Amino acid sequence: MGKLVVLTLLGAVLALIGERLVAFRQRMNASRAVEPVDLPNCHLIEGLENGSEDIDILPNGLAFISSGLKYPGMPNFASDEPGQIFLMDLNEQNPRVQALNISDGFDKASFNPHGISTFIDKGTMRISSASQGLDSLYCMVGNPIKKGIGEMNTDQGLKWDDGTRLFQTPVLILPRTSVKSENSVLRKQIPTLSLVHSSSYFTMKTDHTVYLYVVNHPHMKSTVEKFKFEEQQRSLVHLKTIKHELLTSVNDIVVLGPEQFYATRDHYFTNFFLVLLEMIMDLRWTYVLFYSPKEVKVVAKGFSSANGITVSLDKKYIYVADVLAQNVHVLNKRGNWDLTQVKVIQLGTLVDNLTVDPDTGDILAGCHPNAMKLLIYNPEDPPGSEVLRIQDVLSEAPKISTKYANNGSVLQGSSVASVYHGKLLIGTVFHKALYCLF
Ligand SMILES: [Ca+2]
Ligand SMILES: [Ca+2]
Repeated sequence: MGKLVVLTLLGAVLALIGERLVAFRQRMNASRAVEPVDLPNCHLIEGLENGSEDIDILPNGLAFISSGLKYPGMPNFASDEPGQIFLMDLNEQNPRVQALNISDGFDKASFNPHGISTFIDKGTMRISSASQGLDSLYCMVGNPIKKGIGEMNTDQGLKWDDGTRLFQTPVLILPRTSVKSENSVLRKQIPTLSLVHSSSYFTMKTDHTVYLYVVNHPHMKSTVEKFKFEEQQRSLVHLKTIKHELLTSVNDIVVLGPEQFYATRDHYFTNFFLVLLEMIMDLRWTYVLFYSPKEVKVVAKGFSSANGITVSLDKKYIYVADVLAQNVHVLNKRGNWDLTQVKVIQLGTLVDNLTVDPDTGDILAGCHPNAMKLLIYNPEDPPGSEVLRIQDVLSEAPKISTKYANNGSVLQGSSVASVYHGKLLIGTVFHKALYCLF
């Protein structure tokens, strides 16, 4: 009788594992073959041989490319070399890549760059009571007086953290102590770009500083590195390393403020065998995180494996790729940085990084048509590449089209596609990169 119970239990466990393995193979598109879709004017980019996992293009056409990712379970052809950030100027007739110098004081030997995001500081001045040693700030627009913390920039006037905005003038911002004393009330108009704070004046910066944020995995840990881009010198100045217990197994980030970003966590576990188990059992324990110096919180969860993340052109929506669930989540960004789900777009391929076409607002997705070939790499039967375009993202029926697909004969393991006025860059996890005109 005892033996029968053991046998029955064993049978049940094996059946469960078998069922999970079959489902896992389906989620990985293990039996899918790629239907090729060619683009006529493409060539491989010289100098990018060891991956180009993420690509972010500035509005002026300068593209940043993260290269040399070492990631558990993924192939890597240059395991001894540290990762690099490359720059490519898409305004040039025949653009070439150039590795960016990184300032001293940053551990370049363990640099293992993954997802990236640029942020242009358009002269925002952040006033926080904490940093100024005050308990709050007041803004006076005639009457009434509004109390709160906000930020002001040249494009958008004054924006409070609760999401409300003020464009009227005159605007006066001053600490509580000054409000109490009418004599200290000073007036400055917004167009003068000056804020009144206590007895000091702060003139807002109007230069457009470019920051590059990079997900880094030094020694297989996760950090976010903040760099300042020096365009003339073609270099990156390392400003800070951001670490947090929730910033674990980070895949990609999208930076939306001088110190504010969303990040995706792609696995709950960090041990590779537990990661495999997590994927096979489809635990859905991964999430999207909001980070700011003052607050770090999970803002969306339940993803099989949250991967690429980006923002809509109007900055109202966040797009998140769930690679194992083969879909893209469209989320609404709230005033307190929380995210609420608007819709999920199912794609039938394993979606990696996402970018937005600056001309149309369409989503471009770098995808893995058959991820089993990534996990079990065979140079004779390599993983392929696939780029999808999602049009009318917010409509009832978004239009999905394949821009490029290859069985691995040209490009293996595409992870990102990024466009700039008729030019397309396709990057890969560990392989080469493609430059196309369309
Ligand atoms: Ca990215
Ligand atoms: Ca990714």
